[in-house]
Amino acid sequence: MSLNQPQLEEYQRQGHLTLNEFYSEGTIQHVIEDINLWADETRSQLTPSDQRWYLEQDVPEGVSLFRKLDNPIYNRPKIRELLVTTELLSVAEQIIGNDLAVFFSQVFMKPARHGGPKPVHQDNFYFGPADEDRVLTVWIAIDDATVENGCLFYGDGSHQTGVHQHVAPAGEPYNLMVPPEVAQNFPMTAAPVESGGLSIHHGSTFHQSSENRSDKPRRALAMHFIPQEMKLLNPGLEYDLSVVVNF
Ligand SMILES: O=C(O)CCC(=O)C(=O)O
Repeated sequence: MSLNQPQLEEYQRQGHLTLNEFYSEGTIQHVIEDINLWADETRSQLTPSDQRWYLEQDVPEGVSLFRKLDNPIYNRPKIRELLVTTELLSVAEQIIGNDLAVFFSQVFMKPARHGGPKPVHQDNFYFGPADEDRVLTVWIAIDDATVENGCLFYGDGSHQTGVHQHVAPAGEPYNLMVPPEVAQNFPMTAAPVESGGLSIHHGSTFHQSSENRSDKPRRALAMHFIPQEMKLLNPGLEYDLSVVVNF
């Protein structure tokens, strides 16, 4: 699979691109099974501080729902095998070059009714890469991602404005955001994706997702690709580079 010229131009112009029908229904079903198994294995091992990081906080008493799980590409060989295909790698290589690594990956659970919002941010502020143009996030829709259940929204063209200083609400270091007076210069447009499709974005593209008040989950798996030799110079959070997976 390779991107055609109009797709490459769209990515360069807007800073993101949607590719529907990338994985089969069967593949996605296997991924869901492994995520469920992983969540069950992990739940009982969470420390109180892990619980604040990994679980949704705005839930009724006695309810425990994962907000996210970190590093599926390192931690779950089955998910790695199912999703990091030669087709996926060739798309990523077309955009940021050969000899790639997934240095961080995440499952965003955004559960039905209780999924929290993610404010406008740039991945490159979190990652602090030496070359901002060679960070590619591949976001895989596990469920259909719609406006109702919290699909991504992007600021078209915002990747061309460099990396902006971010701020974080008190107690929410994982919710770094572009200050509202900067974000307002880029109206956000919805990027719905069908289950099995991809939304790929440049590391500097403004993006956000809304809360999920619908009765459907909006699970997604994001992989952050960089060239193997590239350094993260000033990341906004700490990344455990012992879990980097080279391809
Ligand atoms: O899935 C979400 O709601 C946020 C995703 C995101 O910020 C990312 O993939 O970089």
